[in-house]
Amino acid sequence: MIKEDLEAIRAKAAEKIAAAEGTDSLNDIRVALLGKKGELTSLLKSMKDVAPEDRPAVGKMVNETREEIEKRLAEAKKTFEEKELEARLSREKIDVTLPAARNRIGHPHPNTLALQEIEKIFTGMGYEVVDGPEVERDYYNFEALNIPANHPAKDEQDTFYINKDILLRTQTSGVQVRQMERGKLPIRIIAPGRVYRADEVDATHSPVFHQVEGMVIDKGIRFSDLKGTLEEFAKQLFGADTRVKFRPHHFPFTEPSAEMDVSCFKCGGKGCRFCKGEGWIEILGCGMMHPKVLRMSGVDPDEYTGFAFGVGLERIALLKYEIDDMRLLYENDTRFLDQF
Ligand code: 2U9
Repeated sequence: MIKEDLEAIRAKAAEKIAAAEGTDSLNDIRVALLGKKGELTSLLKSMKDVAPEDRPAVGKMVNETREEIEKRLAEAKKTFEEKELEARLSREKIDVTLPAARNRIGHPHPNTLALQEIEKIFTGMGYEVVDGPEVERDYYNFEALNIPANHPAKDEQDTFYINKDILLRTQTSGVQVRQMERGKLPIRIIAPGRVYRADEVDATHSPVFHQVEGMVIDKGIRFSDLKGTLEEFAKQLFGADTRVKFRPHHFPFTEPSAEMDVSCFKCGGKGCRFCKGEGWIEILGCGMMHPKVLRMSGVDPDEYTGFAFGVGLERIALLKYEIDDMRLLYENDTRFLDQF
């Protein structure tokens, strides 16, 4: 009886294992035949019906059948695993002759390139580069610069106020004011940094832009020092043939004040589309430190004199790299930025 049943289970196992499609179905076969509720296990339970003298022989047969089924299952599993590994290896084959994916590395923004150049020129002349807070007190941004309370620059239309006393700096001048307050003279510094003005965005304006201001204070500094320094700056920045021209201007913090033009580096001054036929391009504002500004920050104007200047960094970047719209500098389109 049991012998036939065992034979039937063995045959069924061989057939099912041969037809199995993968390791999962092998597992199902194992559970169906050898599991707790499996066919072989149930057969084992009927051992009590076997005559005691036959039990050792029948037990041996059951064990042999179990071992054989387990052996077949293990062999089939091994075959499946080998096939699966083979399939995976051919699927994941790497063609080492394909060109490698290149790493794209970035490079400095045109503003950064322009700033690096400006810093190199001034540090080469012995200037230090200093910075300070972008969120500034009204005193450091306006009052210490002799900009009176009713001045249009102070209007809410032009400046971003945090409150009555605190604002986003409209120029980096506060950096220089603090330097004077430290009282260590002489001073020879440039103060580059981000500044804010309530301007509408267009080709030449942005509410956030960058300036480089500079200041020299020492005994006996004269307007000729200002001219010589800024002429040298222009020649290094735009080429040795560059000529400069100073036009009178007005700033509350300098006296006298001027704007400096450079001869057009495109046409050499003859007049072209680039300089709008003028031959000259305005690049910065400058002047001798106003005695009142010196005194307010604790510098004695009878002992010390100085000059200051300010340039818009974007203006220099646009000119140097011949970019015709400031918005291109902020859009972060890498197709544009990759060119510099
Ligand atoms: C102190 C005293 C004086 C800095 C100066 C200018 C002239 C100037 C403009 C350039 C383009 C601003 O970004 S811009 O619109 N700046 O024309 N700036 S003199 O004078 C100072 C600075 C600090 C204590």
